[in-house]
Amino acid sequence: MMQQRLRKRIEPSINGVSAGTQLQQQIAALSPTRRVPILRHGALLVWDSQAICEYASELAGAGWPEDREARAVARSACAEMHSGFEALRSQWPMNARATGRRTPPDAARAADIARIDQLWTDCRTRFGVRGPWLFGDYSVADAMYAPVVLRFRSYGAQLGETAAAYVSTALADTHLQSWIAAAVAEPWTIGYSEIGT
Ligand SMILES: N[C@@H](CCC(=O)N[C@@H](CS)C(=O)NCC(=O)O)C(=O)O
Repeated sequence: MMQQRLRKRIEPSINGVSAGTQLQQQIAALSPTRRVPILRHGALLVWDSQAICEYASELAGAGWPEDREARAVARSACAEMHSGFEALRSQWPMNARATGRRTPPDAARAADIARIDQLWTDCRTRFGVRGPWLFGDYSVADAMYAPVVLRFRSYGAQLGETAAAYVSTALADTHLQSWIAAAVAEPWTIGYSEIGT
């Protein structure tokens, strides 16, 4: 995955049951915004997911659809993810190794999920003819929505046929599988991300 290949990994060398405070201190030492992801590439620091994807795309000479219209929609989809879906992101924290979690229903979260279902279905229907990803070939949009795919896997989401098929595609990807395997192998737990029963 675009982010996965180039992003700096933060490896807390701790054994406690909750990595919260130490992890936040480690992040603060590396990131001026106290948030991740960050990318260090030589002397360069890039400190935002969308900027990292843009940088990786420039280095690779790939990552955005060739068609201008598709590219504009892909950029809109990425921007929507980057600045939106507050209810989904706050109520369902990304917890890559968690599965089968259930949380109380919430109207705002349901609206976010319905919008993502609509968006993915639209992208797949209009631009997905070349392959199984949102815009056919793998793109930055798939990298930006990978955390949403993982959330849907962890907490369960009712999706239409096209969006559900996209989740299956993304989860079958070897890079996302590696990400999940790395999460499963982590010995620590981040308490505030352990949501649901
Ligand atoms: N603008 C940032 C926001 C990233 C963000 O909110 N990261 C969260 C995790 S997904 C974070 O670092 N939270 C701090 C923490 O968990 O301590 C981006 O998309 O790169």
